[in-house]
Amino acid sequence: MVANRLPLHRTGTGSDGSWRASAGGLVTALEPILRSTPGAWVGWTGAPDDRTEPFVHDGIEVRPVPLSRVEVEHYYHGMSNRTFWPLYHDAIVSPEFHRTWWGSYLEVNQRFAAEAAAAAAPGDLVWVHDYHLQLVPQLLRARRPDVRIGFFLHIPFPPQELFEWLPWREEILRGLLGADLIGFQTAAAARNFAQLCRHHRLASGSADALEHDGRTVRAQAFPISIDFDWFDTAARKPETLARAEEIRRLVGPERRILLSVDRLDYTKGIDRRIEAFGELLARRLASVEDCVFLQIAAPSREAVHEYKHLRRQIDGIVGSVNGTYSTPGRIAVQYFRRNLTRAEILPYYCAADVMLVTPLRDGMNLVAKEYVACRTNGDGVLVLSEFAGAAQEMRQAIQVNPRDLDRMTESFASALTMDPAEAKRRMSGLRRTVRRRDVHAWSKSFFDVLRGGADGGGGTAEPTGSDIGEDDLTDEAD
Ligand code: ADQ
Repeated sequence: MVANRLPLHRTGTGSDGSWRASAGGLVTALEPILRSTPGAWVGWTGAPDDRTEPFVHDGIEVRPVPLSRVEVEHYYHGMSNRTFWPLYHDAIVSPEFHRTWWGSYLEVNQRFAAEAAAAAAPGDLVWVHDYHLQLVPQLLRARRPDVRIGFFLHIPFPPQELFEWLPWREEILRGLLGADLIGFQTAAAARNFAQLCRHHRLASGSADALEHDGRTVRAQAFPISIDFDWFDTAARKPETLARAEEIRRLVGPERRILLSVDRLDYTKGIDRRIEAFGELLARRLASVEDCVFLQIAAPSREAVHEYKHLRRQIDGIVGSVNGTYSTPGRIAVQYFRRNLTRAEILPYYCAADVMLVTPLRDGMNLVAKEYVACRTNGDGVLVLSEFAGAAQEMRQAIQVNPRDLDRMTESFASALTMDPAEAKRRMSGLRRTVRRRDVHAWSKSFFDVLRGGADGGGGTAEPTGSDIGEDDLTDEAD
C-alpha cells in the first residue's frame, strides 16, 4: 500500500513513542484489508522532518517516507490541498498553481516511488492511493516493470474543461497511465479520465481498455464502502443504545434529531445546510420545539487559509441561526467542532431520525453509508446530495441539489414528515445495497481485476463479474 499518510499515529511524545491506528476516510476503508492481508505500507508519519526507520506494527511492515518542513508546505498543503483538492472538487474555491509546489510534488512522488520499489518483492501487487501521489504509478513502473500497479483516486476526477486548467495536465495523465488499473469512485470519473487521455493523444480505446505505450490500462469505477457488519454489530450493543437514548433525553426526548457528521471542509456544504435548516424554521416547516439539528464537524487542514476562513464562517452561521430561533432550553443548532472516536459517533447515528449528507461535491462520502449501517431497526431517513459519489448507489435516499436552498429546505421537511412505512421501505433498500457492497467487496473486486489483468502486459483486460459500471449502479434503484 502506498498512500500519503501511514495508517498510524504516534501516541505520546518523543520519536520512539508507540503507534496507534488512525481514523479517517482512507484508513477506515483500508483497515480491514490490512488486518487480513500481509504487506507493507509506505507513507508519511504526519510530522515534518521525521526520520523514523521502518518498523513492524501489528503484522504490517511500515516504511515511513520523510518530508521536510518545506515539502509539507509545498507538496502537501500546497499542491495537494490547494491545487488538486479544489480543482478536482469543481473549483468550489479557486485552485492555485505554483511552479515551486509542482517541483516539490514531483520530488516527493519520486521518493514515494523509490520507497515502494524497495518494499515490493518480484511480481508483487502495489496499490497506490489518491491525489497526492498521481505520478507514482509511472515513476514506479520505470524502476520496477515487474510489479502490477493499481491506483485508486478517492476524490472526484474532473471533466475536461476543468482538468485543462492544470499547467501539468499531461504529466498527471502520464503519471496515472503508469498503472495497470486505475480505480475511480464513479463511472463518470473513469470516463472523464479516458476522454482526457484520448484528447491528449496519450491513449486510445475505451476506459476499460486504454492502449498506452504498448500496454493496456483499465480505468474503472470501484465505489468505496464501509465495513457494514462492524457498524451493524456495534450499533446493536447495549452501551451504544444506552448512549443514544441519553443523547435523545439531553436534547429533549420529544424533539426529532437531524444530524450531520463531516470533516470541516468547504466541499461538504456545511454552511448551506445550516442555512437551509434556518429556513426550515423561518418558514415554520418545523420548530425548535419539535426538532434539533446536531452538526458534528472534525477540524481539518487548519494550516490552510480557506479552512480557517470556513471555520469562522460556520461559527457565524451557527450563531446567527441560534440567535434568531433558539429559546430557553431549546437550542436550534448544536454544533460540536471536534474529532470524536468511532465509538462516540455511533450513538449519534443511532439517535438521529434524519441524516443530512449534502456535500457540494464528494468522491463517495462514507458517512452516508455509516448511518445506514447503524439503522438496525430499519428506520431513519437519509437526505443525500446528488453530488456525492454515494448518490449513484443510494437511490432510495432523498436526493438534493445543495445549491438549491428552497428544495433542500423542503427536502428536510419531507424527511421529518415521511410516512414511517415509506421510510422503512427506503432504508431497507439502502441497507441491502451497503451490506452487499461493503469494503471487503470493494477491495476484493479491485485486487481481482488488478491480478486478473496479469497477462504480461499488452493483453486486453477482459471485463470480469466484479465490474461495477454505472448501469449496474443505476439498476440498484428501488
Ligand atoms: P473524507 O473527505 O474524509 O474522505 P468521508 O468519506 O465522509 O470523507 O469520510 C469521513 C470519515 O471520517 C468517516 O468515516 C467519518 O465517520 C469520519 N468523521 C467525520 N467527522 C468526524 C468527526 N467529527 N470525528 C471523528 N470522525 C469523523 C475522502 C473523500 C470521500 C471518500 C473517502 C474514502 O473525500 O469522498 O468517501 O475519502 O474514499
